Amino acid sequence: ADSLATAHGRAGVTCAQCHPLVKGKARVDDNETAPNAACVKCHGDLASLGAKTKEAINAHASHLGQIACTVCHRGHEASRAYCMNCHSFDLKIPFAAAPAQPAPARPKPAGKAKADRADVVVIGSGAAGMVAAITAHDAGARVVILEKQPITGGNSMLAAGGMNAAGTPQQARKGIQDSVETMREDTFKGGKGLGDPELVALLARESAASVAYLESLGADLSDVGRMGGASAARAHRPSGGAAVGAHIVGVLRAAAAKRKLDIRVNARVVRLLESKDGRITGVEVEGRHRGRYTLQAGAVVLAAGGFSSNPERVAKYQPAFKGMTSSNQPGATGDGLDLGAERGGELKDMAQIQIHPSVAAGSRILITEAVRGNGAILVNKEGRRFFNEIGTRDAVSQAILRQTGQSAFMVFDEGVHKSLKQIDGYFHLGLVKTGDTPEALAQVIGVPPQALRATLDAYNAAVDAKQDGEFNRPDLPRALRTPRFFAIEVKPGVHYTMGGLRIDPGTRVLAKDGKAIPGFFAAGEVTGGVHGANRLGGNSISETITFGRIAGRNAAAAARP
Ligand code: MEZ
Repeated sequence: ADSLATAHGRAGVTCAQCHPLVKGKARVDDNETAPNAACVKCHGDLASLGAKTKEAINAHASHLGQIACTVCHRGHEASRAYCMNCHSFDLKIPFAAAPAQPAPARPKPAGKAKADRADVVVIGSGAAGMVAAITAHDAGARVVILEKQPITGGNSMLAAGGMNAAGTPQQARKGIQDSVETMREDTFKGGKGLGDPELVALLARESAASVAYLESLGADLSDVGRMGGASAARAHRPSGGAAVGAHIVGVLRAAAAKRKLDIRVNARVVRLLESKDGRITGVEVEGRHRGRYTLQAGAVVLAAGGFSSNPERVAKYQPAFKGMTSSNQPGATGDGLDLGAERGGELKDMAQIQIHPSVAAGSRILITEAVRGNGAILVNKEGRRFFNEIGTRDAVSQAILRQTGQSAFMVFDEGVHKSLKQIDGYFHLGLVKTGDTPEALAQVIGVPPQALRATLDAYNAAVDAKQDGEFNRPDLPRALRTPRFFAIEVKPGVHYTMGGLRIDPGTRVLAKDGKAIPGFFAAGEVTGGVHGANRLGGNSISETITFGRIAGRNAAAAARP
C-alpha cells in the first residue's frame, strides 16, 4: 500500500518540508496552506502545470480556476480529482485508489478554548457570500468567510448563461429595449405570482447597479443574450458569450485576495450561536484539521446555497423528481437551511424546485439555456420540434418529459456555435454529435432524416417570416442553415431550489412571527421569495450580487453600529 506521503518520504522529502513547524509545533490549518505552498515550490503552480499537461482533458487548467493542489492530491489518504464530482472522464490521478498508509497522529483539535472573533461571519463562498464579505469589509468590518467545500465559488462557479439586468449601458449600446419594470414583470410572472413583490422589485431595480458593481471589480459583462421567459435580451456575460460564473468567481476571488480577506475552506458550520435574547452571536465550526471551534461575531450572513445536490431532500418535497440528475456542485445539500431553521428562521416555498430542461443526457453537465437563446431548437426522437424553446424552464422541462425517452436533441448550426464561446466546452467534453447536413446529423443521432430536414426547413422559414406560427417562439435570432449541424441530447435535471429562508428587503432573516432575528442576514439561493414558483434563467447571479451587497452592507452596520 502506498500514498502520496509515503512516496514523498521514499524520495527523501521530510514531513517538515510539507508541514513546517512553527515554534516547534505543526500548524493546524484547514486551508492546508503550507502543504500547498510546498507542492507549488517543487512542482510549479496550476498555470504552469496546466501549460505542460498534454491530455485532452486538462485538470490543471479547468473552469474551477486557481484551486489548491490538496483539493485533489491528498497526502495521507486516497487522492481524487475534484472534477469527478460532476464529470465521468477517465482521469488518471496518482495514488487514487491506493489504500492510504495509516495517517500520522492528527494534531489535536484546537477546540473551543481557542475561540476566534470577527465583526461579520459569512457562511458560504459562492457569489452571494463573496460579495457580502467584500462589501462588509469595504464598510470597515473584519470579515471571515467559512466554506465547507475545499474550494470557493459554490454553485456560482458553474453559472453559465448570464446575469440578468435591465437598463444597462450594455443594452443601450446594442439597441435593446428593456426596463426595470419589464424585468420586474417578467420575474413575477415567471414565478407564477408567488414571488415576494418587494424582493422581486428590488432585484429588478438594483440589477444594473449590480452589473456596474461587478465591473468596478474588473468583470467583463459586455455580451448580452436572451433567456427563457424574458421579454428582452438582458443576460449579461463576458464577451463572445463565455460562461458568466467562472469569470465572476475569478473576479471575486481576486477582489477578496486584494483585501486579504480571511477565507477558510474545509470549514463546516455546525451551529449558529445565539444569545439569551435571541441575537445571533457567531458560529460553531468543524474544521477539517482544526476540529471544533467557535467564532464570535457581531453579525452572521448565511449564503450557503440551495439543496439540488441532496436527492433525498429533493424527493421529499418533489417525489416526481426522485432519481433525476442535478446540475449542481456537490456541496449544494441544504445545510444552511437547517442552520437557519434551527434558529427560528421561517422557511418558505420549499416545494418549489426547478428542473432545468437541458442537462446533457447521462451526465450532470448543464447545457446552457443561452444555446437556445442564441437560436438552437429542440427536436424529439421523431425529428420534430415540439415546444417554444425559450419558454420558462418549468414548461420546457415538462414538454421534454412528455417526449419519447423523456429526452430531446438540442439542434444548432455553425452560426449558433460561433455566437457562444461556451459551446466549445461541450465539444471538448465530447457531448456534441455532428453532421455536414441535417440528414447526416439525423443518421448520427438516430432520428428520421426527412423529418429533421423538414423541421429545419420549417423553422428557417419561420425565422425568415419573423413569425413562429407553430410554437409561437417570441425570439428567432438566426436561421439554422450554416453547416455543420450539431445536436446534444438533453434531459431535465434538478437545477435550483426556489424555497428557503424568508428575508426582508434588508436581507434580515425573519422568524415565523415576521420579526427579524437580530444579527442574522441571508442572501442567495438559501433564501426563498425572490423567484416564486419558477426562477428565470439569469436571475440567480443577479440575485446573488444584489442581495449579497445589501447583506454585506447591513451586516457590517449591525456588527459595528
Ligand atoms: O440562471 C441560470 O440558471 C442559467 C442562466 C442557466 C443556464 O442555462 O445557463
